[in-house]
Amino acid sequence: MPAKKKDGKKSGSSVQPGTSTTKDDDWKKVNRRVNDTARRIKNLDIQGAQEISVAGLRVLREVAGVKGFGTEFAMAAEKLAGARPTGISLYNFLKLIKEKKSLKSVDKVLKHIVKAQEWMSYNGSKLIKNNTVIMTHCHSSSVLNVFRRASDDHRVFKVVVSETRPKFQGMKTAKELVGMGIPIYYIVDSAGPFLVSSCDMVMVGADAVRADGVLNKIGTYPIALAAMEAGVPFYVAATKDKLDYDCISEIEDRPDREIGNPDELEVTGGEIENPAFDLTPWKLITGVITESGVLGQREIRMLLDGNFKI
Ligand code: RUB
Repeated sequence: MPAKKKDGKKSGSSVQPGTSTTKDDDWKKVNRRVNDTARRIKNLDIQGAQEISVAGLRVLREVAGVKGFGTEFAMAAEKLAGARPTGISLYNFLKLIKEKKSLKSVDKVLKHIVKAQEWMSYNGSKLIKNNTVIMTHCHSSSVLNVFRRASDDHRVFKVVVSETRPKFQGMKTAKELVGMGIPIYYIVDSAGPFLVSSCDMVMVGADAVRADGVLNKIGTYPIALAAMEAGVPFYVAATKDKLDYDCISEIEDRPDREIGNPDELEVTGGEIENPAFDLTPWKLITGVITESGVLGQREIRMLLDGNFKI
């Protein structure tokens, strides 16, 4: 029990080495949350570039609240942004926050995410006509927001959802769409390129929008190739925070055990490759649906020459 000074306040000097102060306790709790969030991002409990950004920013706001924007903030930011290296949004947002170093700037970014999604959804929903069939791949909250908006606007359409091996994020998409009352067909990934010719449009999300194309979940590229062959428009729903201004995005290599048992293969001398994303080149992309409208390669290249702003 710390001794009391004459004025009744506890004396700081009486805290014994090893005794936790309230601030230490707060930090331990927040630090645990940083580690827990990074772990959940890594194992895909939290997935999709946007959900990763929001979860990361929320916990980093707590870090800043206890420790400010110094070393601890930088280390936590690196841990969270590095948990999934392909997604660019969190990196872009952190760059802005590190310049301003204020809780206000974190709140501004969190508000911006909501507004940008609203405008992007509005712009995307205008592309969806009644009685169309749209193919999507993986789980993108941006694509789901577009579908939600179109459905709220009483547009009637169906969505073909590919399962998205090896972690089956397509099932998450399918369940959310069914929950919104939007009819779906659930297919295996290998059926995607075959069935795309019977769709009116493809709409997928993005982890990074770059000068050479768009990075999204592995399996996006073959759908885009088949869409081009069949003359089906291929759209990417992605707010401008996905733009890779600093050319830092890389394709994440996921653990072998997500696909199979490496020990079983080892005896045969085989190895497992598990790239999580692929690159769809611009020649296969009809447009990127952003908060500022549907943009083509030229407009994206012009934006990439500048810096990310909100
Ligand atoms: C998710 C994925 C999503 C993008 C965009 O991959 O590829 O299409 O991240 O999502 P994973 P959002 O499941 O490996 O994270 O639109 O939500 O940012």
